Amino acid sequence: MTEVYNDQYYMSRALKLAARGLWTTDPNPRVGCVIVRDGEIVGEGWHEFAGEPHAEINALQMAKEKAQGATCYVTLEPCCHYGRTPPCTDALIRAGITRVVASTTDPNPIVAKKGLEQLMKAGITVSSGILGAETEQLNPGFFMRMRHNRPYVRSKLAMSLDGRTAMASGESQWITSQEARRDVQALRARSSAVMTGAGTILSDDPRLTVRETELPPFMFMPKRIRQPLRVIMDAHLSTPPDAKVLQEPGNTVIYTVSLNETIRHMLEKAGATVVVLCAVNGELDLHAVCASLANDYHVNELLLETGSTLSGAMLRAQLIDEMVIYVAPLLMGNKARGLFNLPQLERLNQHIPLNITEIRAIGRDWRITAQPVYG
Ligand code: AOF
Ligand code: ZN
Repeated sequence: MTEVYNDQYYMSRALKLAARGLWTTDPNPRVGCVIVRDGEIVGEGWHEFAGEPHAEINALQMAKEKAQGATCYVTLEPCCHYGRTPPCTDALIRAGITRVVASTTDPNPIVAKKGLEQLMKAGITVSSGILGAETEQLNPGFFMRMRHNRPYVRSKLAMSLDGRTAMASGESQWITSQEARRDVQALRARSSAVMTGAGTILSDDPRLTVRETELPPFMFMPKRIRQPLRVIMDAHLSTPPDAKVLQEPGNTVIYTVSLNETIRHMLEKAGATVVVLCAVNGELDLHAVCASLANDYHVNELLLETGSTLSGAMLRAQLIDEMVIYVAPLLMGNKARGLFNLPQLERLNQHIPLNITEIRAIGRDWRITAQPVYG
């Protein structure tokens, strides 16, 4: 019994360490590790940047010879492959670790339980499944991409108390306060990519970047800021080559079904990568775009920041996993637009139910986090 209690205690410490990598580990998962010998924490580590040492390696480095005979608590099954870095299993065996407790197995097919098997073969006692839900919650995108070949999609929305998001003219910027906009910077910082539609590029000309000076305080400020990939859904290639997104640091990919080579070359010259997909009824196939983002760009968490047309289409395609809705204390009236364009909903029994998972105040606004329940 005490062992179970201790295992939970050390694993929750490992989870706290893992969370330090919230803004940086992409496309890798956020992973933390604690090494314990005789009831004393002798090593702690977490994964910070892809290409840099994994959590276990950092913890072993701190523990040094004290790792001999110790237990390793790690939030993800140790890897057994040569990726950007050598296998963690070898390092744990070499260091003389005698017990490994993993929060979850690694959903990455090149690891998937093979890491734990290798440790077992080396005579190490292994177990997994402690605080597994918490580990998955910290890495929704990594688990989604590995299991379902698509990113975890988070839709960021801002609305008035009467549920309106933009005036009929499309005018929509600055509904929410500065605090809410800072909070959105944190959403961008944790995302692999930020997606918008060509309509939003034309009406708002957003930058879609993370600005270090505008980020809210974070428990562990990273040594460098990573820019999420910017993704523009532009079926007919109407993005202007002088759009702000194309001038900013970081990369922009434009998905289109247009075969117009002249415009494509102009956009490529302006720095964009243009991906031409097969049209479905003259439009982009949203599922194909999500599969491409997972496979070709390793996108774990995708932040959708766009108007009601694309948001509505993504919702109808059942591709939105989470909504983060900022509610501003104002009324916008009858002429303003709703959050999602959902013309097929005519009767109350066709409604899309939501599970609200959190409500909190952000400055003078309210932030509601909800998950759609698809029938
Ligand atoms: C671990 N500990 O801290 C992390 C792991 O290219 P690499 O070498 O960085 O390997 C990336 C893969 O390793 C990643 O897809 C996931 O399966 C695993 N991540 N494993 O043992 C860690 N971040
Ligand atoms: Zn590893």
